[in-house]
Amino acid sequence: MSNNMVLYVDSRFLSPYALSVFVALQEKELAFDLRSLDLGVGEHRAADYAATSLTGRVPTLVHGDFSLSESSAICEYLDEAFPAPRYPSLYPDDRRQRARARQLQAWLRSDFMPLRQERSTEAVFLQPTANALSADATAAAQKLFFAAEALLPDGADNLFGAWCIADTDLALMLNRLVLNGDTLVPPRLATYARRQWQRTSVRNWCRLSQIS
Ligand SMILES: N[C@@H](CCC(=O)N[C@@H](CS)C(=O)NCC(=O)O)C(=O)O
Repeated sequence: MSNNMVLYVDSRFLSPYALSVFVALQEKELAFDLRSLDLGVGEHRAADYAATSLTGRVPTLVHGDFSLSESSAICEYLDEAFPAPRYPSLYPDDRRQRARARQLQAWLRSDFMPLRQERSTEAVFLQPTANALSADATAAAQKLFFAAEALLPDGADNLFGAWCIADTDLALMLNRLVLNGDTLVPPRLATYARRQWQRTSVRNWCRLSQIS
């Protein structure tokens, strides 16, 4: 049973956005078919995928006769289409916390370019890099730590009590450094990011990137 759902991801399983939707579907306990596209040879530029995705990017979710790209839009769609209490929530119940989670998702997708460039997801999922961080990437990291320290309660496993999808997105950004062995991450943020990486949904994605 696939719920009539297909998720398109990159064939190397390195896309942080594809990871987010994969985790969302698994946390919702929804069955889905996974199809991978080789971005290296331009499979995402094929006409049929362009028509399906509209953006020519991964991830794209196909649900019956509806298709949607942009990872955070997909997560919000899934939370509405498969609501609690029947399905586990992807976002906090509280309106302001939900808004904060969306803020974080939007920010993590639109900022931190030097960090993303110098600590690619290969450093997270495959192997670390020995290259030193530039001043720009260090400044981006400090900005990230400032917000994460402000948002994460002391000793908490998650940002808002129960896990939400923004925890996975934040942990991914922190793990660009933590799993690379960079020591500038404040210890409690490093502990949080490592704990988030123990979730079964995340482990399942990591396995895919390691065997691809
Ligand atoms: N904002 C988008 C970003 C998606 C994205 O950049 N996907 C990359 C892979 S990580 C991609 O499809 N790149 C191919 C391209 O843009 O041509 C999201 O959150 O889904």
